[in-house]
Amino acid sequence: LSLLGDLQQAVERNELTLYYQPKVSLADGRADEAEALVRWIHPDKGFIPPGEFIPFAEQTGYIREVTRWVLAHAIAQAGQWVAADHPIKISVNLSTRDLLDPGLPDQVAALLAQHAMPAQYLCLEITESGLMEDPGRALDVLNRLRALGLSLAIDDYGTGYSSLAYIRRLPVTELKIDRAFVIELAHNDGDAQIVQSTIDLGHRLGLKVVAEGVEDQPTVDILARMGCDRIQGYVFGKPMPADAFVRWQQEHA
Ligand code: G
Ligand code: G
Ligand code: NA
Ligand code: MN
Repeated sequence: LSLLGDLQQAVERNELTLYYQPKVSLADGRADEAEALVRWIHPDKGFIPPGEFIPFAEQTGYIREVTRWVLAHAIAQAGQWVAADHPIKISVNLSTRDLLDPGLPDQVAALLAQHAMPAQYLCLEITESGLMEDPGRALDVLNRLRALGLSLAIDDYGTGYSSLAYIRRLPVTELKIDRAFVIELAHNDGDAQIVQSTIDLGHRLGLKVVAEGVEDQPTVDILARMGCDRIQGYVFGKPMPADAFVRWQQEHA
């Protein structure tokens, strides 16, 4: 079978699974948000990381089916957590192509309704590159998604070419500062200036600011002093299966 055939089977046979990585609030230490990250457990080849099949799925256009699978399962899981009186706001990654799909907002609305999931517990993460391909069409899709009441995050912020002046025109609610600016934060004054400025400007535009890829406590302390809202990184937790995420959360409460 080809990789595309394999991937189609994976979706049909539920060989995909979602891992959840905490997005911890610096104000109160709560881990009531998480990013859903897809994993493929192939019956013969074992664990295939998303870096190996997401770009391929994007090239072939099959990403729409993958995204639909991820959305359905993430929203079902979030709906379960809401029903258990233990709501977790879940972020799902969208790809470039998803933003060009005019049917996406209605699909998301239908999934939210099907799982009795309040939209306030869903965030969709988009990248700057996704916006550039056809900005008018992407903006229409984003406006209709935002109108459902969910949150929208700019992922990997700082690695693309869009300025905050451009992002200001988008209906986004959150900025995720790319790991590249966070890795050396404690040792590199240039990175520190960039991160502090991004946090300040983000706040002035009414956005929540999340730092990604934080691996050590000194960096957590610096980001807290800088006024960053949330942190996502190995320092708190790696992406983990849903049940492990709940256990992790209970231990870190
Ligand atoms: O989880 P990990 O750190 O291995 O992710 C690697 C890359 O795959 C990241 O860029 C991440 O955004 C992407 N990725 C993970 N899960 C999804 C998903 O469900 N949809 C899309 N489009 N990308 C994903
Ligand atoms: O591209 P995106 O930001 O959606 O993907 C997040 C990626 O970053 C995932 O592959 C996730 O596993 C990875 N990641 C999350 N936290 C850390 C971290 O602290 N260090 C490193 N190196 N990678 C991380
Ligand atoms: Na992401
Ligand atoms: Mn990111």
